[in-house]
Amino acid sequence: MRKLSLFTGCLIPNRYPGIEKATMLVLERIGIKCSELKEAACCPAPGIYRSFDNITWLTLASRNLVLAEEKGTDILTICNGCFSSLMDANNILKTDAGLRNEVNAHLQKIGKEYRGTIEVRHIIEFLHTDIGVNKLGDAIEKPLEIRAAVHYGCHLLKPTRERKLGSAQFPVFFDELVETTGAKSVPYEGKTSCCGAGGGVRSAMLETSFKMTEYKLDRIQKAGVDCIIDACPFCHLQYDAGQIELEKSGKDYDIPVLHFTQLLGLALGFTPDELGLHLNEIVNLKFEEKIAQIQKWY
Ligand code: 9S8
Ligand code: 9S8
Ligand code: COM
Repeated sequence: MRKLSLFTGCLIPNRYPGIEKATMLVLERIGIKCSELKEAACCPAPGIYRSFDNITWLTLASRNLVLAEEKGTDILTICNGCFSSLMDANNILKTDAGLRNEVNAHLQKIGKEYRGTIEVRHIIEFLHTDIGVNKLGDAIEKPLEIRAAVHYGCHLLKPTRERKLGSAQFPVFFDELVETTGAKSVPYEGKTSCCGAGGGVRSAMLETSFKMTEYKLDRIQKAGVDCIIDACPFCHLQYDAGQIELEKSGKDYDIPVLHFTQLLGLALGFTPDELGLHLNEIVNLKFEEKIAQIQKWY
């Protein structure tokens, strides 16, 4: 198996550090070594940089890619935006010699060169492809009998021809992983639509972004779930802090939001606090009590 460096991006260290901790705890438990990617900077966020200036986006992304090339490791992302930015930049730079030369002319100023020797992974596709649901299922110690709304997030699935993870309309790989933990992935209307945060919508049009979140949360609530499971800290922020925001317009959801690594951590027996669930805006004590009961049964 190729060596991995963890790329945390900006949001996890700044807003939800529990996701990084959960990632390190679960990877260690299932025997996957993953080192830090020191001196990494913003991927940069595709919805902002890529939309405005292609060369700036590619150059900043290539610097992160080179840090991993220098260590001889692949990059493991735990955020859809980081995955999209770094994977797309890597694919473009590997295949387009003109752009590669242009970017390398910039990198030369800081004594670096992009070579195209590594791959960019997302923890969801990494666990599904390289570990597999059977092996992951064997590692589960506390099967969680809970109902979960799985949110894939746009950048994990699209563009389909780049991601190659199957159907973007009816994807299954993330649901399969969630179900290895014993949770039931509950279908809900609008499952593959956007949470409302990405593509610069949250930054530029906050009200529109919350309308999109409300659309999702209403349907998730109607499905009757114990929690929302995401694979992206930006979706995580939008669902978690968004519920507080939507309280102002009379909504009452109180649905805990977990990154997949936090869900997996619970099924491996780590406590909600160890996995940083108390760092969420929505801390649902009934949910934590349910988890504590389940963990005690085994
Ligand atoms: S880095 Fe800077 S803003 Fe962010 S978290 Fe994920 S996308 Fe990449
Ligand atoms: S969905 Fe639409 S663009 Fe995205 S991946 Fe994360 S944030 Fe939520
Ligand atoms: C979403 C990232 S995960 S971005 O807002 O589209 O850049």
